[in-house]
Amino acid sequence: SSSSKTYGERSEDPDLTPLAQYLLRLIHLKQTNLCVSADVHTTLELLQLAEDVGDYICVLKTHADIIDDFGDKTIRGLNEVSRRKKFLIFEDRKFGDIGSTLQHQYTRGPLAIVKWASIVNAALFPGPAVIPALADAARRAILAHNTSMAELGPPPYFRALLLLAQMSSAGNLFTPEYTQQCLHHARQNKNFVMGFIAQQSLNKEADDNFITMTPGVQLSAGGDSMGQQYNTPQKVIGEQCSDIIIVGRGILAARDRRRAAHEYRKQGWLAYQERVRS
Ligand code: 5IU
Repeated sequence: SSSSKTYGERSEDPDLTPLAQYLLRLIHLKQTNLCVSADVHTTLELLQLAEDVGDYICVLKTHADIIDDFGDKTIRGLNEVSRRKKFLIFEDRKFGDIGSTLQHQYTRGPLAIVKWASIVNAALFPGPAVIPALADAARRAILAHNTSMAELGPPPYFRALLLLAQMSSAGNLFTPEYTQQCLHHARQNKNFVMGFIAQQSLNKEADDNFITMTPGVQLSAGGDSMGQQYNTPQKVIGEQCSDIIIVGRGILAARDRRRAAHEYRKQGWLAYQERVRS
């Protein structure tokens, strides 16, 4: 199963989307399964954070709608630093509307997410049509705006989706049945769904090779005053067999963010090495 394979081995699966293949290879080469959650409020802070932690991460997760001055400068800066330091951008938009509306939300407005974020996420509660709706919008946007991406070939596209299969917060209403439906629809849409936001790997069948990203991670278990619940990198990667830890305040609130990122990267990587070795 996927939990005993290395990121490098998993990247060779011909069924993966090009983006999933790229991400697994990147994790393997850069030796980091850390995603930093960039929950900051200005372009300057966002770019400074990317500069500080960029060498230690495989993905930078953004909330563009909490950046007071989000605009072209933000996008150009993010593109430049992500290319130079080699990490992907994941906009944690949590799409949750009907297909037609989320095509507009994905491609238009001041955020125009499809133009700069290679990964987005969506909840499945509006029904499975959210997947082809986003896939179609991504394909059209890429053809229209960026021929170099279109040159990567026909579908699968160089944009991908994570389904919101589970949440970290206390009392959340995500049921096991809902989570299973996410797995089912991911299997049906492997050309666009690269994996899940979940608290554990959902891979079950021998050929399941979905990437799991897990928020709610700090160096010691606990929580905050608003329902967030934390597990350690060891628990999330080692025991729950997730692939990527998502860390916000564990790094953002540290006096030295670079050093904190270095530490989370080390813990996440050790947990992974122990898991695939045993
Ligand atoms: N996030 C969660 N839990 C979830 C999902 C997303 O915490 O289940 I889906 C987001 C919220 C925040 C980040 O942007 O991940 C976690 O930040 P902290 O590490 O600061 O708690």
